[in-house]
Amino acid sequence: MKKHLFTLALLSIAAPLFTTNKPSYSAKPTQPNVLMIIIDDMNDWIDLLDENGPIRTPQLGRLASRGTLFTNAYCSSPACNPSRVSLLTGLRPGTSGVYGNKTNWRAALPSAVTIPQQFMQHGYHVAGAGKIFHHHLAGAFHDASAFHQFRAMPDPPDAPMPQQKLNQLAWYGSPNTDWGVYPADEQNHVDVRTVDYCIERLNEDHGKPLFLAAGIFRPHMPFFAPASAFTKYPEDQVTLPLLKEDDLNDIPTGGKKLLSAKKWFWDGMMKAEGRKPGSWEASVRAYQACATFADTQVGRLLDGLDQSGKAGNTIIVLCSDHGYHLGEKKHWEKFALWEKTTHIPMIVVAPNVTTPGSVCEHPVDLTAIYPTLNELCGFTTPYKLDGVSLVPLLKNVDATWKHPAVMTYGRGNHAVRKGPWRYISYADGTEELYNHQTDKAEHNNLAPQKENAAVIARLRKFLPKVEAKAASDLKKPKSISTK
Ligand SMILES: [Ca+2]
Ligand SMILES: [Ca+2]
Repeated sequence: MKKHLFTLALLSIAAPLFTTNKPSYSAKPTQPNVLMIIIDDMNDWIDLLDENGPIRTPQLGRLASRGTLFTNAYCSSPACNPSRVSLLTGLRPGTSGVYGNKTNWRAALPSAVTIPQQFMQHGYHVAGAGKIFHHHLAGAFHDASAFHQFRAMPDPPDAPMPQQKLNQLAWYGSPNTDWGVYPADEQNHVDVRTVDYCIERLNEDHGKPLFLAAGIFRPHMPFFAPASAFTKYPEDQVTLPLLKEDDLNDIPTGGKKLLSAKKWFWDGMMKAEGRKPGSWEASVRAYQACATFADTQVGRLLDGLDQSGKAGNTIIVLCSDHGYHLGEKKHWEKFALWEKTTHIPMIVVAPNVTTPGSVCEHPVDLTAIYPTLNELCGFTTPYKLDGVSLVPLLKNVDATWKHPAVMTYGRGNHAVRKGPWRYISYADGTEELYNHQTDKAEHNNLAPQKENAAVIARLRKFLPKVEAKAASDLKKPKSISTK
């Protein structure tokens, strides 16, 4: 049932959207500081969002108790590069043409003012560390001009990747798919170093307000975390994801096409399982340990913020860049438009605006962060942003909210989350519909049932209206060395 596709001619969307060379000016000393924490690949299997979830995130809970927790927050794209570009430029993939992990986003959006640049232009001192922009191709996606001070990763004394695989099971000859206790000295873990660097910045005085971005790399693969994180998940008590054997039977061609593009991840996991039974369980456990390790690092950042004396005048935004599958729907990794790949933790603490411990259930997505920070800090927007400010919800979590959360993966594939519904529309016109009131695991695709046509028609109105041509990939990408 192919419906019309949004094949709008794009009128050279990138260039005219932006104003350029905005003059810099000084920030008032009373302007709030901003601490932005981006966690990589943390899904919703955490006790912050799922009371039955096995992953313990007490520090995220501690942060949530200071402000507003969004329980229905979603990425705008379930892959690192398009998600982070959308978050940091305020533009959806359909607007920017940045759909993939290899897309040269800066070439596609030469004049985009990223969030750190927006703060720089408004007189802030801008610092950061870790994975803020996507980085996997030898750091080629990082925008050095967005920071006054930045600590890249990995960077000595970060522990180098192991020469020998911890498990002789890694899927494609790269330690990227590996897992285990590593490094022996916790102080050398990249996320510990990232947080150490950020705490140092919190304790400096630059004579102007601070925008500080902390990119926590775990629980992204490889699932390496120090022993302290693994001991929290005993080997004989591992909780595994719920897998429904025939779950793919009602997935239409559009969904199967996305699945098949990344099939090698799950096939590799099953191959490892065949060679050494228990591998899947061990790697699921490692994901859990890595997520809790990331949580611990967030706690260290909060301690550092409190000890710096800046907490009372610091806005905190925390999110994950997207979710993660650990075998559900025979899928491993992100790169799909289901709940598990798109549902994320998101917390905003805004002194004198948010109510400590408030919980907002309205659907929101990461395009909201940029306009929210603009409004909280009194900035004018540099160009038309795709998202809407969350300030009304920060003031009152029950305020009327008509906006859905919208997600895109690849050109023409979108999901809309609103009320109990997840609606997915694929580029080939096929569809899925799930009702979260009765089916949180998204096992039963209700799209083919005729009585749901009205719901689908209503949700389709929220699909993005532009479908920019996919921007070019980075030329001759240099793969990051794992040796
Ligand atoms: Ca990611
Ligand atoms: Ca199913």
